[in-house]
Amino acid sequence: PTPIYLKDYAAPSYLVETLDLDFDLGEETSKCRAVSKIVPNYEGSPPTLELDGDASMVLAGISIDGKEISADKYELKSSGELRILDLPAGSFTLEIVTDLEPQNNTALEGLYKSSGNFCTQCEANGFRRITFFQDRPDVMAKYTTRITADKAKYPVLLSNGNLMDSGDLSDGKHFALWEDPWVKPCYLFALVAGDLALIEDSFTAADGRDIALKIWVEEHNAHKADFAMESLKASMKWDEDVYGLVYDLDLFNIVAVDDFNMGAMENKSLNVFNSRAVLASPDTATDAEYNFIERVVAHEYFHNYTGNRVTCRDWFQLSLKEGLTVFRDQQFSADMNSEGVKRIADVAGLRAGQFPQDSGPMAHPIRPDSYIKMDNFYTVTVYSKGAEVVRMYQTLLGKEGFRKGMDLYFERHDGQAVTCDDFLNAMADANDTDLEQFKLWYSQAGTPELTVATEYNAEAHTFTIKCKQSVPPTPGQPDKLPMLLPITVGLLGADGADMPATLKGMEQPGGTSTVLRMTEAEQEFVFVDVPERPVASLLRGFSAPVKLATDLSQEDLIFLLANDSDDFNRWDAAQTLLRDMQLRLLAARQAEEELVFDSNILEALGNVVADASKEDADLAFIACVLTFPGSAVLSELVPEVDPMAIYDVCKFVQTHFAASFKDELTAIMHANTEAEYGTEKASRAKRSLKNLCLSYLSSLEEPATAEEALARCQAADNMTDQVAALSALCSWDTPLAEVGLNEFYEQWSKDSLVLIKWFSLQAGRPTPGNLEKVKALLDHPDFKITNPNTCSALIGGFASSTPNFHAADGSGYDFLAEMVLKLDAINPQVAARLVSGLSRWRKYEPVRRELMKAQLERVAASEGLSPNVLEIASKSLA
Ligand code: DPP
Ligand code: ZN
Repeated sequence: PTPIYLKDYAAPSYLVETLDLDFDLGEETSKCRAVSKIVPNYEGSPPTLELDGDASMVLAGISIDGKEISADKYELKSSGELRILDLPAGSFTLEIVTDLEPQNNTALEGLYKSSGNFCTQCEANGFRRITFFQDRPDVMAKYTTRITADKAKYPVLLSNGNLMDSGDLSDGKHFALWEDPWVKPCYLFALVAGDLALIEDSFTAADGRDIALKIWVEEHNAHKADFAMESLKASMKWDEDVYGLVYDLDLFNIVAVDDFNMGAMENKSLNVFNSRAVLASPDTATDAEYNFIERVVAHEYFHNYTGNRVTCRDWFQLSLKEGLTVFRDQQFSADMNSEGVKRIADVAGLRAGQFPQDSGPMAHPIRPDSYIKMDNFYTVTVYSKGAEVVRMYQTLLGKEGFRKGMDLYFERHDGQAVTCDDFLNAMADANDTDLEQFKLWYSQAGTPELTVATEYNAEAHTFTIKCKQSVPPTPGQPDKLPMLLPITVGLLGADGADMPATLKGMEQPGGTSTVLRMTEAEQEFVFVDVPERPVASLLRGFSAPVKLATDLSQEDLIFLLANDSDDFNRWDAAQTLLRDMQLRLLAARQAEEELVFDSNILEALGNVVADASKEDADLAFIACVLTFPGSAVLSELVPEVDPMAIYDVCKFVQTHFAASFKDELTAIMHANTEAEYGTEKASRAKRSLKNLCLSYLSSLEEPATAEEALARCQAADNMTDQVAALSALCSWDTPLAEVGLNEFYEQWSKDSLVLIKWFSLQAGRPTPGNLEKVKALLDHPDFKITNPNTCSALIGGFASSTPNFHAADGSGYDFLAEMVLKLDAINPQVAARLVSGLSRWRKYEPVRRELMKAQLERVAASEGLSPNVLEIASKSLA
């Protein structure tokens, strides 16, 4: 397969004004008749028309201006593309008929069936599996969709926009005609036909219109849609309040489907969701899943402006809509819950997920330069680092300045397909500022490294911060330029309070936090009027996505942990203390020395533990501080990963902490065990801390804890507690784990979403011989290899478990490769995601390195591999 390059972008030679789709859905064959009005976008004589297509569909008819065209007037390539030669000058009408077999479509792209219902997924390139079309986001058209289907089997017929007509036909069929008044690219097209229950509500928009809100789910899930509905209304209100964005149709639909490659999809007015991102009830969904649903519902809704009304010119610009929309959903979740805890969770996720990608063979800028399969670029880099880049605009320009930039962006580009540069220019122009250097965030891959040294001058009352930055080389990018970094700094006095942070040259005294604008490779910033030696709180709120190294002493960090007014930095002080200690312990383990927990750090953590019993304690925050850095974060910090060494060190830190505070953790666990489940923030915080205590206590592997965990699992009145207790049980080799797992299965065997958790808990067990259990679960009647959720739970879950996946005999890697090959024939997107589990082979110690590499080579050498898997495997080996 040949890569596609950003530098080769050319505007389309033809545009499409209208596209009228007519689907006749059947059990064996479904027909799609697509009539488009095509207008020239070229100069001179008409070029050929190149339409994307796919080998999975049959071309059943093609005509221009009502006349069937002869076979010598077009070429159908084996790869699926259709080239039409000899076209009339000016506009014309093109009609194409395709025959589809959605019931056999296991790739879940284009038109397919899930639980017997028809649905679609077109982003990024699924529309070309429905009809031959210029499948690119800069071709925007007005759509109508007519759907005909059996009325008894598929009583609900949905598409984008407004329902214009519907009625009964002969042979037990019926039809619906939908019209979308907004222009859109084909990736936002959607169709659903099925037997679905409706949950209805409404929202009164800021302009007074009543908007009908409809969530469609399978009948047996009808009681699980309330929270998604509340989240939708909250998102609509929030977008009006914060960005002045008012919904632009009178109907908004969400449909839940079980088999879905992504979390959800923002099709215009017809969002299609993976059911795990919509369905929740307290007894079946955890607090984390509630947060996930709230976030995804908001994310897809926010796309209506950032993505749909203003879309991407080409797929290289994906972060234009995804980075921005993730940033918006992060802001929303922060406003709905707690800002500090939200920021901590996002940064923890970035460090554990995106930093490793940015330092490995798949490293790419948030705006990639090339791709083979676009599906492989829906990455943590494009999404999460992309969101960090958007956040930096806000940090540099201030909240008001950012909003001005957003307003100008919509004013200029509503209804257009644009680029990341257009967004940057709107931000710069609205604020009358130069952001030229900021463009590097879009083109340079790799996590910048920022080193800071500080110096206090007691006579001059100045405090100097000396910064150095560099960006490491990444594939295809050996040399990098210095980036524009916003560094938010606070200065703490001996009493722990913020002193004014006034930069030399500032006209007014600074506030408690000041944003430094670093532009050079090396740069000094001088704070004036600093009456005493401060402790610097650097990179507050994680103001730039960098790896920070400072000269702060252990004492300084402990001081920050106790006093910083910035929640994020309080947490990060603890993370830094722990990471540094874990690295020292790793070295000690390698030198075969005894492992010793640093007593100063233990004391500081003891203070945090003690905080939990105070009257106004922020329990959710305490739970964050007491969640120590894990192996993904540590692996980033060592030159060569010995996974068992890291595992042992993490385990030592965990068990030593647990043993040191066993009584306190037990007391906190009991004190925060509520008689009844509550949904409010305080109850959720109690659950998070209580369940964290249970996991620490379990690390001591005592029989009494196993009994306690099993009892909690049995008595739980909500899924958060039940899964936490079962997970605690599963964390070691206690016979009660099997008891808990069996009981859990008996209780939930009818709920496929809950069973995903059951698969995932078993997949990740560190117990000896777990691979055989995982293999046996592949034959379990509830494991469906065609369902992306169960695959990622069982196979993906296994591939992120340390002792078993990284078994020294290579059996874990062998299993993963085998599953990748098996899945590739079913669903290449899912297979490609799994194969990335081997991507970072070079980072491992020699034995595992060779074993992983051999499995990657085995995959790469397989016949008939999808381009999706081939791209990841070959780039990993390169
Ligand atoms: N549905 C995916 C998302 O919203 C891709 N657009 O991020
Ligand atoms: Zn998105």
